[in-house]
Amino acid sequence: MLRYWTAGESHGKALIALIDGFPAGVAVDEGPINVELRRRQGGYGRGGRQRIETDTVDVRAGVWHGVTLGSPIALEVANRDYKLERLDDLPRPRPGHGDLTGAVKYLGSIRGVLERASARETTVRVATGALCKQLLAHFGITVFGFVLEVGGERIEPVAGTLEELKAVRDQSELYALNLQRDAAIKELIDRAGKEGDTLGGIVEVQVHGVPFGLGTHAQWDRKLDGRLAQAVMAVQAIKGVEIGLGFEAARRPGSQVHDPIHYDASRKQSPTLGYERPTNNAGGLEAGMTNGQPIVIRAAKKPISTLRKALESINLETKQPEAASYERSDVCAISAASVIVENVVAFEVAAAVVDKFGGDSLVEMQARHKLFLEMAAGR
Ligand code: EPS
Repeated sequence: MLRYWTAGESHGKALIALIDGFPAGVAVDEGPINVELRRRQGGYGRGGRQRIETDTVDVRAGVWHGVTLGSPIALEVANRDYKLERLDDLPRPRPGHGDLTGAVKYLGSIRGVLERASARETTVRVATGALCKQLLAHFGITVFGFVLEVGGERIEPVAGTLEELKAVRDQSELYALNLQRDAAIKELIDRAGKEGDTLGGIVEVQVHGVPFGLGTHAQWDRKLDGRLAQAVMAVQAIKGVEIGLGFEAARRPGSQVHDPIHYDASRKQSPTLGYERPTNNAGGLEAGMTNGQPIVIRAAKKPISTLRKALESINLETKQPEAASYERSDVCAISAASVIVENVVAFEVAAAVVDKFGGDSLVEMQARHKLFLEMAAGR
């Protein structure tokens, strides 16, 4: 079983991920992990913190001569802006943040909650997902995330191959798939920033090359759609998750929703095993299992809850109405969210691959993967 936890506060010494159950024998390259960390820091509308930090991963345990040992892996990302011991508490909770609920629940300070609730924690979730991508690459699986909407404005993706779309995304300051739209969206973000406001949006993540049979119908907590939804919903500020057609499926008759099943023997060697689907409204998942089509998952991110144009709040000491506290923040972090969601999805898919082809080492997993493909092609 592949699992992980994180530790660390936004302005503490470091953020840490502890990954358990990662197979032995996977060569680890820190370069691509650092590329993901840089991408997470970028995107139009980010705040001052990203000018302070240059997030880089330090592999602290579980890797020897650049190869995983099968023992727990510890990843660390240092906080340059370490100042937790010098920071005061916040008097007035920010609506939408964990400030009020956490301070009441833990009978403590707002600072003690916000430091951990901050999306800064996602650095090590991204590092974990980026490590998992290096495992997924051995199975021909790639994960691709991009921005689909900002502040209610849709950015309709251009047509292209996966490689072409990746090139477009990497050119876009928004990590979106239509460069013609970037200027107008950047203006929208600038306007929100000038008004002391913030903007959310929608991101989409696609997983390509997924084999049949990850996840299971057999038990609710092992259904892959459920696991993906939990992982994505648990990203800071995410308020909605949909797979494939998602909410739109509820508005159409069945004949307009379900993906017909065709067979094309020439595609027997592909992830579909020849079972072609002219549409992918299911988003690659039926009954909690992958069906050989790409996984498609979207997430709705609310606007960041730290507003310069502060909302109504209460001073927790006096219980008098006062504007919410303001701390340095971002106007729009939807581009970062696309990187974060991409990487938490990568982790869940890797965990499902380990469940399906499990073994202690990569070579054992690969042998089982090959055997399964051979057996499944005959089904
Ligand atoms: C973040 C770092 C934080 C915030 C942001 C995410 O830095 P600081 O609080 O030092 O300015 O910019 O945190 C939040 C959005 C939040 O809600 O707390 C980061 O590295 O992603």
